Amino acid sequence: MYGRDWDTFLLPYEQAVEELKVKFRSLRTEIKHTEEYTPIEFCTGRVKKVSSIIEKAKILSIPLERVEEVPDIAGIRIMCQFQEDMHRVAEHIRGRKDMTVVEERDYVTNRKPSGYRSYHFIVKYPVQTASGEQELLAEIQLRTLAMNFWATIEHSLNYKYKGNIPEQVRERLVRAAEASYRLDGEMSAIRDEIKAAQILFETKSNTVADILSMIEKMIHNGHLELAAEFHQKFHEAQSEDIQSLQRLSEEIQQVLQQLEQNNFF
Ligand code: 0O2
Ligand code: 0O2
Repeated sequence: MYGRDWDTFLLPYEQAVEELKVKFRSLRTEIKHTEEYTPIEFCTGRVKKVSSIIEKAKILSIPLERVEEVPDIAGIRIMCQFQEDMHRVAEHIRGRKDMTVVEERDYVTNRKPSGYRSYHFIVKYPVQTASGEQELLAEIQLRTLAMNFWATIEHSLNYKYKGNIPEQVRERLVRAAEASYRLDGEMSAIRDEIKAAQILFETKSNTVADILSMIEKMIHNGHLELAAEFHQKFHEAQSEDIQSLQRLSEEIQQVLQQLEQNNFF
């Protein structure tokens, strides 16, 4: 592979990166529009530099005649707020019809010794070129914002020290990776708490709405004393936990059923 051939060789890879960026950014917009919350925070992409491709081919013992076997010449990076979002995006990637997953690497469960965490997919992606369809390999990395923060800094330090990061700095990076791991755990716990609070709030407001509509039914059918009694009970239960409200709701429902059976409505 001579120098002047690289531009032509890389053209379909540039196309793949552009297409994949558009696709994942559109997916973000679509989910945000329908759900008001998106598992994708942002998405970036790049074509590897020629010098890095040659270096990587050497490391992987791939001769330059078969350089297309280097799996990450085209690379896409998808950042998520929470680890749970990564699972959702991963499932989405596995189900897509415009690419085929050929490999998955879970550096989230199995952190690298450096402290690196990320979930990698290698996919086969077809691009339509002037000379027909060309299927090429692309790497998709999934990260949380915390994972990305750590990896970006570590990558730039590796660049600065040309792979020979001083031992003391390396140890600190491992500690920083542990802090980033704990941060993801804390954020997930907060997310779960917010979700639980939202569910509780919804259950409570539904139960309150049910109780009030049943009391209204009693008033409407002339059972004023019963309605006043349950209204008082409702006021008392409101300051207690959700179970008290749910018990009251069941009690009123039973009384209403009895009234209906005895043709009092
Ligand atoms: P916006 O509205 O700024 O978010 P291009 O296709 O030209 O947009 P380019 O120049 O090839 O993209 O760059 P790349 O590396 O693919 O992606 C850059 C995108 O990632 C930009 O989004 C940045 O805003 C976004 N980005 C990079 N780092 C961060 C970060 O730390 N936080 C956030 N929230 N976004 C980041 P856009 O497309 O310009 O849109
Ligand atoms: P660039 O500049 O990002 O393109 P291995 O698991 O060791 O057998 P390899 O090749 O190290 O194999 O891992 P893999 O799964 O192919 O992932 C390669 C890419 O993941 C790297 O690309 C990085 O982007 C990222 N990565 C892997 N390990 C680390 C790490 O310790 N720190 C950081 N910051 N990123 C990492 P490139 O080709 O290294 O470079």
